[in-house]
Amino acid sequence: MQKQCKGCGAAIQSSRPDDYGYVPEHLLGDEEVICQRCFRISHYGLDEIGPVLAQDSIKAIRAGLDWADGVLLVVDLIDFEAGLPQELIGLIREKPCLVAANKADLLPKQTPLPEVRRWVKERLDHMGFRAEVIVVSAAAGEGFPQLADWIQDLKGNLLIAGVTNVGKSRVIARLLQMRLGGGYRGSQKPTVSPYPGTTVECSSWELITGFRLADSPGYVPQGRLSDLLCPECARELIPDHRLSSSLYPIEKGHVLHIPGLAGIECVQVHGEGVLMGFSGSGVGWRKSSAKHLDKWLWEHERHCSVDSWEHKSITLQPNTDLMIHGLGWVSARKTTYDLRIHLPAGVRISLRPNLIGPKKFR
Ligand SMILES: Nc1nc2c(ncn2[C@@H]2O[C@H](COP(=O)(O)OP(=O)(O)OP(=O)(O)O)[C@@H](O)[C@H]2O)c(=O)[nH]1
Ligand SMILES: [Mg+2]
Ligand SMILES: [Zn+2]
Ligand SMILES: [Zn+2]
Repeated sequence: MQKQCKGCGAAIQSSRPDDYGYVPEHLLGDEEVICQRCFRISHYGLDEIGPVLAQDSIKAIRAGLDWADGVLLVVDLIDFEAGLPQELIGLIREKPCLVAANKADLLPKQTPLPEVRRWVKERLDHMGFRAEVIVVSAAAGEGFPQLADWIQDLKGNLLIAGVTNVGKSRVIARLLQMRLGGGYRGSQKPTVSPYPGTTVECSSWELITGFRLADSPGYVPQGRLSDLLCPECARELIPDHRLSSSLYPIEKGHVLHIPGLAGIECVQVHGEGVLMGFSGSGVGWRKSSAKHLDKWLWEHERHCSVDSWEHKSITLQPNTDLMIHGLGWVSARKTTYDLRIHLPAGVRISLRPNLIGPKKFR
């Protein structure tokens, strides 16, 4: 069988230094290797080759599913809806599936995780996708004992799948570190990086008890704002801080905005209430007046600029969130808002019951 990089799954080759899987010939031996790209990502935080292409990743995911007895679907709690593309769900729903709602360490400290789990379960039920759910943090270890129990009960080949950058490789790295299934005999771990599209092929680890865990390239989702920017600007939008929120009394004629990325204009308020802006990344929401909206959208100091904006009108009910894929969300409290949303063309939005704060369950 063709040798693979243990970090990203790419087939090892020694002829094209600018391509995936390159290892200089004199470094090839019998032991496990990692490619030059993985080495540079891990040591210098640099990816000179770039992300996996959507058509290659879907091909690899399909092949991984043919091999797998079960699937662990990893989703990012801070960018939840972007993690559930219909095509991906359609592919994995035939297999026994567990959903790991990852990055729980980024939720506000006092967030009750059983409530988050119920929220995730209800959102999946609403989409007609029945799966068990565990809330986890690959960074802090939350939920991993339960995850390990589920995997061990499966007693078969497990594929870890999900969209790019949700933490699939970091989940595997933690499972290997826990010595799941007696551990494995090698020493190389999957490459983890803040850039989406790091893993390029499926690659598996054989555990001492005989079954295998496989990492897979991320499904490349449509409509995530972070994916429209260059890697450096995208990095600023990718959730990596504990979620912060700001509360704004908003009236007709006010806007909440993130300069150069999003504007939410209040067209009408139906009572007294507030909007809350949530973000788990290096950018945050600000309040201004609608008359300055154009200035905020067009005149900013961001490196990447948006050349085409889309405008949508929505009504946001109390205790619901307007989620902007790949950016963050705004939540209405106490009253209903009629809003006009200004976003870079192609960015998707979702409306949902609020993730943070008091909830009504059916
Ligand atoms: N705070 C936090 N960050 C996490 C967690 N899990 C993963 N990350 C971070 O999320 C980013 C992506 O992690 P990866 O494991 O490379 O994600 P992936 O799903 O394998 O991504 P691709 O290979 O690009 O599809 C990295 O910066 C990780 O450190 C978590 O539980 N908490
Ligand atoms: Mg990965
Ligand atoms: Zn590699
Ligand atoms: Zn940029």
